[in-house]
Amino acid sequence: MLTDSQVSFFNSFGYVFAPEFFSSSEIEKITNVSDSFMKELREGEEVDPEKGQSEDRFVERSEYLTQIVAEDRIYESARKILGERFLWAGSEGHITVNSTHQWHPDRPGNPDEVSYTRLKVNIYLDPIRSESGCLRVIPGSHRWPLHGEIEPERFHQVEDTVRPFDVLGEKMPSVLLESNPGDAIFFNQSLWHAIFNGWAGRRYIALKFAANPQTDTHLASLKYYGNSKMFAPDPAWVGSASDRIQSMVGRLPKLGEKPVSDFLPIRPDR
Ligand SMILES: O=C(O)CCC(=O)C(=O)O
Repeated sequence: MLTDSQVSFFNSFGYVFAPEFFSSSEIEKITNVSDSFMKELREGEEVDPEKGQSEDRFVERSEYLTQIVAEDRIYESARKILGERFLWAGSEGHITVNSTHQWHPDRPGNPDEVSYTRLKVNIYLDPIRSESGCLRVIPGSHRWPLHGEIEPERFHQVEDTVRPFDVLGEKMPSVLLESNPGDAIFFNQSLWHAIFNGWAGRRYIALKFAANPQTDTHLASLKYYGNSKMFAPDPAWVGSASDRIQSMVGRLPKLGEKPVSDFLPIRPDR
């Protein structure tokens, strides 16, 4: 699991790169399980390189991948970052088409909103380098004032250059997280991140978690960004015998019913 030093790094910079988080035999199994599940979901068809493939509730529907989430390394790392009573916010499996995904935070917002930590763990199943679509991050951009100084108002890079700096996306000061299968990238979803030089067929799994919501804004933000499925967890997890899985999903349906005041998120203008 992440060490205390790695968690401190995450808190200050908004991400932490965990090399060789999984052993080579584990990542081989994760990749095989993921590939065959993706294929099953495509009903055996080849991947359309124009469309790629994106699936949600990805790990929830696999016993092996569920076990990976519930064991110490992921679960305890998430707990160390998010604190007690953290929540499951879903998972994704991707075979990408995008060569570029310009600068954006997944959860932009005002200082109150971004102080609510949402965690994403990306596990890339292919080697990715600076010239082949590695994840780039701007350290510290999960917090104000930096968070709000990049592309103010629209919170997404739309043109070739990033406002208000007039700097090409690829030239933005950032850390390039070159990754090999077995590495894991933990990042705060309010962190500015991007992909350049990607290629169709890059595979990754994303695991999403959220701290226990403390304020109305937190819950409203969770509801706004978490799709409706988040509050109606996968039946396999609702009926899970694992205390850890139960602790992440058990409260979700009730939270989903809780009314929240009108919430005006900063909506990325793409
Ligand atoms: O690796 C990718 O293609 C997308 C990464 C990203 O933007 C994300 O996980 O939010």
